[in-house]
Amino acid sequence: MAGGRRRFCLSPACLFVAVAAVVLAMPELAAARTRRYTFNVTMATVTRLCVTKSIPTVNGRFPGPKIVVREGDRLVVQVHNNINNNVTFHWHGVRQLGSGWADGPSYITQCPIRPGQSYAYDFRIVGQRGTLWWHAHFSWLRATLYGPLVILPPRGVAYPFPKPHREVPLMLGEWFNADPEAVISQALRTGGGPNVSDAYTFNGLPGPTYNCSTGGARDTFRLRVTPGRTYMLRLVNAALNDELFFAVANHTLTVVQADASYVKPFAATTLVISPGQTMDVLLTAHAAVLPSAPAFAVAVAPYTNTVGTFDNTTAVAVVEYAPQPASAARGLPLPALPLYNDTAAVANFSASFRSLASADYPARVPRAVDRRFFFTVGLGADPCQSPVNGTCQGPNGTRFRASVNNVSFAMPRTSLLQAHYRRRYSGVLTANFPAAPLVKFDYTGTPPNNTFVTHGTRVVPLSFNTTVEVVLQDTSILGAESHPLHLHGYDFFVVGTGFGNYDASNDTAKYNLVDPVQRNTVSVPTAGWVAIRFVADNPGVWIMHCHLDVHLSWGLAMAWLVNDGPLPNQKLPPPPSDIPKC
Ligand SMILES: *[C@@H]1O[C@H](CO)[C@@H](O)[C@H](O)[C@H]1NC(C)=O
Ligand SMILES: *[C@@H]1O[C@H](CO)[C@@H](O)[C@H](O)[C@H]1NC(C)=O
Ligand SMILES: *[C@@H]1O[C@H](CO)[C@@H](O)[C@H](O)[C@H]1NC(C)=O
Ligand SMILES: *[C@@H]1O[C@H](CO)[C@@H](O)[C@H](O)[C@H]1NC(C)=O
Ligand SMILES: *[C@@H]1O[C@H](CO)[C@@H](O)[C@H](O)[C@H]1NC(C)=O
Ligand SMILES: *[C@@H]1O[C@H](CO)[C@@H](O)[C@H](O)[C@H]1NC(C)=O
Ligand SMILES: *[C@@H]1O[C@H](CO)[C@@H](O)[C@H](O)[C@H]1NC(C)=O
Ligand SMILES: *[C@@H]1O[C@H](CO)[C@@H](O)[C@H](O)[C@H]1NC(C)=O
Ligand SMILES: *[C@@H]1O[C@H](CO)[C@@H](O)[C@H](O)[C@H]1NC(C)=O
Ligand SMILES: *[C@@H]1O[C@H](CO)[C@@H](O)[C@H](O)[C@H]1NC(C)=O
Ligand SMILES: *[C@@H]1O[C@H](CO)[C@@H](O)[C@H](O)[C@H]1NC(C)=O
Ligand SMILES: *[C@@H]1O[C@H](CO)[C@@H](O)[C@H](O)[C@H]1NC(C)=O
Ligand SMILES: [Cu+2]
Repeated sequence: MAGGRRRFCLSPACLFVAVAAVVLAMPELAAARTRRYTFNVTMATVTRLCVTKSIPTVNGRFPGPKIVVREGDRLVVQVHNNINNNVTFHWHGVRQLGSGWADGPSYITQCPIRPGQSYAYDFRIVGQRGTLWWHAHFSWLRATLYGPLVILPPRGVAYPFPKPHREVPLMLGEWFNADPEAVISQALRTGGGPNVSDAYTFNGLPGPTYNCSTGGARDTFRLRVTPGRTYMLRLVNAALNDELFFAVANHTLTVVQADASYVKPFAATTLVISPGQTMDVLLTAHAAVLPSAPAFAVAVAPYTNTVGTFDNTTAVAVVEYAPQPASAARGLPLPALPLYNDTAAVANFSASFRSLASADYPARVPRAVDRRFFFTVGLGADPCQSPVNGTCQGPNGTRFRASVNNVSFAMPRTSLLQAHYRRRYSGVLTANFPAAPLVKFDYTGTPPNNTFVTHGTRVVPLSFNTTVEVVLQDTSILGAESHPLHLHGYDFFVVGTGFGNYDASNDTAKYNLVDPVQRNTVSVPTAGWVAIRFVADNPGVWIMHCHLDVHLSWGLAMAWLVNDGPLPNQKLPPPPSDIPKC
């Protein structure tokens, strides 16, 4: 919106009228500011686990810079690409109302920013507050190109919980000793599963459980606390391919926010956080600690049911009540985390989330649905075709793929949004993504013999303001697994979930239409289903995909094409003049 106005308003009179219109329409935005950041994407040398290498960074920092805005602000991020890779940036969870050109997924809303090129992402933050994050959205570059995006309430507006003493972004990540681009490119060449990461990280630091770590500040994240004070951890799972359990030894956490929406506060000793998700949690330091135990371990470990290999390590950070020597990080007792495949623990935790749904923050859950969709999500295969050394390394000599309704998303060579804006769809996309699987089977039972997928860049066209319900159903093809599905451009309500196959006649009646959690990323349970609802009030092309990058690379994605509404402010504005070309 801001971007569109800026581009059309060249005269001071026009600017005055446009700004006055916004201020009159939304008085609470009168104090809104423009926050400007510059992202210079450069290679930088870092050392982790005794491996020194050059990695893509923003401004030489890993993880990248923290962006801080207030709800209602306009954010302008000027990106200069000074690495030898294409890059784009996604503002994960930002609704991008009227600013679809700033969403960032490569070949969906823009062509990549090529080496030497620049692009300014220009958008407003409307109706969202809490923790979101930004990350690269080209191939696997987000492995090192990510950082927090903190949205404070408008000035003078309090949190609906006691103000914490300090707020600390805590980004969970995944470190590869190899070049992640080489890892995914090798996997796509051989058809097999990619090599797994070497460590999990807290704000880029693996901590004392790994080789070459001293426990000192250079390799271990430490949070210094004062007895009795409350800290808000702004947690983000930025890992490439792993859902994570998270716990702090001897401390209970209170979850207050998820994906930049308030939730009814609830206590938990172990959290589960999927790639793409964010969670604000309160940690209250004990009023007193024994001199013999002045520090506590924070631990993360994977949750997975993959039939392939995975990074089965545990990373540790430290909460310390008094300064500790580096060596003290090593012997700390770890919090008890569930076993890596404890799906029941995950379901238990997921069931705790409810929208705050207070007078200030009502849950506007759609009661009536205009269009219903049933999407299977899961793995599949391609025939080997071009064998590497006589065979492919996927299941039974095939190549791994993944799909939604058995359509494996084929990445286009030009931006879908550009094609839509010009109404030139031919050769780029087809508007015939199936509303339900064409072949029905026992989705969570014995898989069909033929597990080959189809390919296409197929989208679902939606009229403006359509109320949509989607049931996302996991399949057991090549192993039932949990898939964190992320929808761009929208928050959705999670109205129902269960194990086994979704049963419309029984399950719909059990939906929560009162206070369901609102999120931008939800995990489809292992061998189960989840139902979401959203109103298509944001014109543009919005990708919905698994946030495990390996599954995205294999095609676990589809896109919604939301058409313009009748009113001027319900139309996709023209593209910014600096939008990259393919
Ligand atoms: C980006 O960083 C590179 C390397 O440090 C530097 O040469 C270049 O001038 C910077 N560009 C901008 C626009 O800041
Ligand atoms: C993946 O792992 C295999 C076995 O350890 C190794 O030979 C290969 O070089 C690795 N690939 C990459 C891209 O690091
Ligand atoms: C850690 O170092 C030990 C001893 O040098 C070695 O045997 C082990 O393989 C290393 N582990 C990892 C994960 O690199
Ligand atoms: C931490 O919790 C463990 C397990 O409940 C308990 O054995 C231990 O005494 C506690 N430690 C401290 C310092 O409170
Ligand atoms: C993962 O590690 C845990 C202990 O850290 C172990 O109990 C479990 O068997 C391991 N799982 C696999 C699949 O290696
Ligand atoms: C989890 O894995 C363990 C072995 O690592 C196995 O004994 C157990 O049956 C598995 N549990 C489930 C629910 O799959
Ligand atoms: C294919 O085999 C050759 C010779 O054994 C080997 O050098 C090469 O790395 C193999 N390629 C792949 C992708 O495995
Ligand atoms: C593996 O593929 C071969 C050839 O396509 C087929 O005959 C065989 O049944 C497959 N085996 C399994 C376990 O899928
Ligand atoms: C699938 O394969 C199994 C075992 O190979 C066979 O018994 C069954 O008839 C096949 N089903 C179909 C529908 O082809
Ligand atoms: C969207 O549709 C609802 C009815 O389903 C209507 O009440 C509302 O005014 C519409 N909103 C817009 C912006 O068209
Ligand atoms: C609904 O649930 C009941 C009780 O679990 C079951 O008997 C019935 O078959 C289910 N309905 C359908 C259509 O599956
Ligand atoms: C980078 O993007 C351009 C424009 O879409 C494309 O032509 C080129 O192939 C891309 N390069 C890589 C390595 O993907
Ligand atoms: Cu997935």
